[in-house]
This record gives sequence, C-alpha cells and structure tokens, in this order.
Amino acid sequence: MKKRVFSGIQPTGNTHIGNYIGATSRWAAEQDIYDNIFCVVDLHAITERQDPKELKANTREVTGLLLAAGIDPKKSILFVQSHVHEHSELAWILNCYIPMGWLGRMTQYKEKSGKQKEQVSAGLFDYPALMAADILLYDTNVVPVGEDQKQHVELARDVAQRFNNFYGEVFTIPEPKIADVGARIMGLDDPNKKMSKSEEGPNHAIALLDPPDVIRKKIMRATTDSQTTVVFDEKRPGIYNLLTIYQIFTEKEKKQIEAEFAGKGYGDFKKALAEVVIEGLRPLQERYHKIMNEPGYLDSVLAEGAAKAHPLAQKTLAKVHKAVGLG
Ligand code: AQP
Repeated sequence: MKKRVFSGIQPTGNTHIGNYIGATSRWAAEQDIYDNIFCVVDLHAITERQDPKELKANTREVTGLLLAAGIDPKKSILFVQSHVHEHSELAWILNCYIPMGWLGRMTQYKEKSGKQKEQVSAGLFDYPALMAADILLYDTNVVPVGEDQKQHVELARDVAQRFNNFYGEVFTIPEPKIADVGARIMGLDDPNKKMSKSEEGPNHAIALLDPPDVIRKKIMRATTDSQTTVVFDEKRPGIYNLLTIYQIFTEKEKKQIEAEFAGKGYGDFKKALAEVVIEGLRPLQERYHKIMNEPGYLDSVLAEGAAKAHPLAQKTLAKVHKAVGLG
C-alpha cells in the first residue's frame, strides 16, 4: 500500500518559484511513490479579501500551473476545496477541539494579522483548523509543504492526536515533509523575508508566468551585499538565496557551483542565474498555455477530482459524526 499524500495551494495569484521549488514541483516529482491528493484551497484564500472575479480566475490559473508542473490527473486527485463541502464541516468540528492558545501561537497568523491590525478576519485566525480538516479528511500520512507551513501541519497532528485520545483511532496522524534544499525561498528584494504571493514589491518574487525580460530584470536587481565572492554563506542571505535557486534549477552540487563562479562577480552570476531560471520555466510556461487553450479540459479535470475526493471525505466525516455523537 502506498502512503497517502495530501497538500494544497491557495489561488491567491502570482504563483511564484518559491511555491514551485518548496512544494508543487516536489508533488509532481513524487507522484509515483505516493497515493496523491492535491487541492486548490480557495476557502483558505478568502481568509483575506479577494476580488470574486480574480479569485475564480486565479483558481483556474493555479490549476493550470499544477497541471503544467506535471501533476497528472491519472496519478493524482486534483480538485478545488470548496467543491467538497466536508472540508468546511470538519473544520467547524475541529474548531471545537483546538484551544485558542494553539492558534494564537501560529507564526503565519502573527505575521499576517500584524499587517491588518483589528481588521483581521476570524477566518485567518482559524486557518489552521481548516488546513487540519483538509489533511485529516483523507487519512493522510505525508504532507509535503514549504517550511512556512510546517507549524500548521504539526497543529493538524496535535488535534488528530487529541481527538483520537477522546474517541479512539478516528484520524490517521499526518507528518510534514520538508525539502532539504529550497524549503524557504526568500524575497529577491529582501532576503530576510519569505518569498510570498501577497508581498507587493515589483521585484519581490519571480512568478511562474513571468516572461524572460521580467525575470532578467528582477534577478539583476536582486538585493545582495557589498562582498564579491559567489559562495554559499548563510550569513550572506541575498547571495545564498540566489545560489539556492541556481542549485535547484541546475541540480548541481554546491562545490561545483562555487567552482563555476570562482573569480567571477555577482553580475556574471546573476546573468547565468537568469538564463537558468528562464530555461527552467520555459517548458512549464509552454505547457500552461497549451492546457489553458484546450476548451473544457480544466473543468473536466476538476469535476473528476471532486467526484473522486468527495466519497473519501464523506467516509471520514461520517466516522467523525459517529465518534462525537452528531446526527
Ligand atoms: N517562499 C517559499 N519557499 C518555499 N516554499 C514556499 N511555499 C510558499 N512560499 C514558499 C509553499 O508553497 C505551498 C503553497 O503555498 P500557499 O499558497 O498555501 O501559501 P503560503 O504558504 O501562504 O505562500 P505565499 O506564497 O506566501 O502566499 P500568500 O502570500 O498568499 O500567503 C505551501 O506548501 C508553502 O509552504
């Protein structure tokens, strides 16, 4: 029996190379090892204000990008979170088993609520309960995510254990799976901040659909430091981040990369990095445009995905209802 993988991505627009390196490219690469379920988590996206038309368009765009990244609907269930209503229902039930203190300690909540002050939605506070529901509905063993989501997967583990302590073995206990390299790609304009879709700076992130000239411009303007040697030194976060991106796209060893740029400066390295990223994204971009031009394809993939996910979710929710004494 293959282990079950579940993971999700928010349709919040401008999917970037951080999402791709830390999560979606790994989902695609490991599809044969696992039994896979991937979800476009639109209910998570509305924890912050979204324009309705943009949300719909972004849901389609991110689905297209997942298919272009290599998610194969024959190997993986791919669906939209709001198409399977059990996610919201289980989230409500789990709410009643998650102490407020756990939610208040979540780093993502602290960072995002800080920006919005008292306008922050209860949904943003409760984001991890919905994520726990996503994961626990499908008897998930493994959750491949970027480093920023590790704490939320751990909360899902904790609530599953708590629930099982009350009611017996209802939930499978999930584990986060974080990449050794690239689990936290940093912003190009500020290498101390995670690359993020919601950061507004024009040179912050490389979007997966950025054209070559935009990628070149962003990389050439990326923040580094006043030193000159091109080496992996964690104390120099700007160049370290760029080298990590180069390492991922070229699949070369660190020593090999350092040798390649020995005696060369940041300018030469940035030029090489830009070309590697442009060439690395080219096939994905071509596949994306092809997929989006195939009438009806996206809708049929998502309809099939929801039809496969729904009975699995229904089964778990029925177990939960029985355990709690609902209905
Ligand atoms: N900078 C990153 N480096 C590596 N992995 C990352 N991920 C996100 N940013 C990085 C991983 O991508 C997956 C999907 O992310 P998400 O859509 O759930 O949203 P997020 O984690 O909140 O990422 P963003 O890009 O910062 O979105 P916004 O700005 O909308 O909140 C996850 O596995 C995540 O870990």
